[in-house]
Amino acid sequence: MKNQFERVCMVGLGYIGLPTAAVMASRGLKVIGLDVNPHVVETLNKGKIHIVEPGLDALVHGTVADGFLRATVTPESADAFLIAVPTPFMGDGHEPDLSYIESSARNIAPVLKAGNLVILESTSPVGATEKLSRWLAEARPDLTFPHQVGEAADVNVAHCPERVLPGRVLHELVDNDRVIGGMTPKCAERGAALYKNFVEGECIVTNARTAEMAKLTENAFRDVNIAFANELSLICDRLGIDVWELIGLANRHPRVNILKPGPGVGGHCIAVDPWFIVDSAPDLAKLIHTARDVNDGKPHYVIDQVRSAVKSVSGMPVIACLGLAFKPDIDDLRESPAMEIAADLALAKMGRLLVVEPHVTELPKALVGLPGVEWVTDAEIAIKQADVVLLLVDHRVFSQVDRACLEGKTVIDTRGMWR
Ligand code: SAJ
Repeated sequence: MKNQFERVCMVGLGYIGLPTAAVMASRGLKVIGLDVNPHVVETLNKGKIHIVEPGLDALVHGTVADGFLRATVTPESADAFLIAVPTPFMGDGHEPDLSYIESSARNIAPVLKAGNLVILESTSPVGATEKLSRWLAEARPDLTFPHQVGEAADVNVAHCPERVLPGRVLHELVDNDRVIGGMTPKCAERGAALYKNFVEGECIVTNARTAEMAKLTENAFRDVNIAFANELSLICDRLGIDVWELIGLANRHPRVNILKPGPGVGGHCIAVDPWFIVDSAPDLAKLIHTARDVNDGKPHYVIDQVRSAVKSVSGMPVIACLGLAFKPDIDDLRESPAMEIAADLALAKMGRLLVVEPHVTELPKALVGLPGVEWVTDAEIAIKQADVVLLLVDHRVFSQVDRACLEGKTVIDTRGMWR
């Protein structure tokens, strides 16, 4: 049978859109990447990439060379449109900003045709897919949409949230199950038919609101569980108990599985998505809100630990600050608690701050020029000079540090790596 989706347009070529476009193209779909950034478009059309993700370089190079993937800044017609654009916060608050989704909708609306499928992949608050349908309808009064006429709509609209883990994106795009929430059952079924072109996991259909909430729930679940571990770490410090030993013991119970405490929760998903739930039901989402506060409070606690440690140092204290990424073995510094801690320690002028991050090549701009900050490329060199050693990220390379270097130092191991 002829595939109903021969030409697919991926709107937004970022951390999710670009790998998804490349995977679809590698499965024989003709994929057009649409992005507002001409640099991103030019880079892709040269077969190159502007983000770091294992295996993506080769996949993009191959699919562009074979003619299955290309990019443009000008919308073109297609059988299906997938939207993967950012959904940040509005201003300084926690209200979701859907303006990128709205502008994507208005951008593709002129090229829409009856029979098209539009899928929202961006992590979104409940109700965003309905809004997308309305924005499309406003721009194309000559077509019908599911919020107006249900199953009779000319254009189908669905939500299929991305759920891939940075660093494993190309595997997870294919292997993970996908939740496909249609504005009507037909919208969901058509969405599933599209994803089955490249997903080997199950494609499970539901309605759009449930799919939106499912994605937020997954990340809020993880945030709440990390908050539990972080709260335990504070309680254990006060009671003189090793939290890592405690969690190891409790996890021997067959139905207990506590996550790991750390210096806070970073990245652009787990520290963000739970707020979308809180924003939609502030009077009810008490636990989810508190978890956010617990996790956001952890960097301040770590800073206080360093403040106490430097008090016993005579002369100018030297602090080795190991790791800046938001999690191990990646170069991603966005929303990283380690970055926040390093910057705040510098601004508090606690001493010389020897910063080590093996996954980036130079001192990040946000730390350049801050008082006492020095870039050191080797962890052991920094440790040897330090009075206080602050381990912020459990990068594999730090596990190989010679423990003898740590003798006589005050060690603050926020990840429990050197126990
Ligand atoms: N963290 C801890 N303790 C833990 C686990 C994680 O402190 O036990 C911290 C990490 O250090 C990091 C943060 O949490 O700062 C988030 O890291 P992560 O590896 O848990 O998750 P992300 O943000 O890289 O990716 C998550 C994933 N969601 C879930 O695991 C439920 C991924 O599947 C989603 O696709 C992604 O969010 C997203 O895009 O929403």
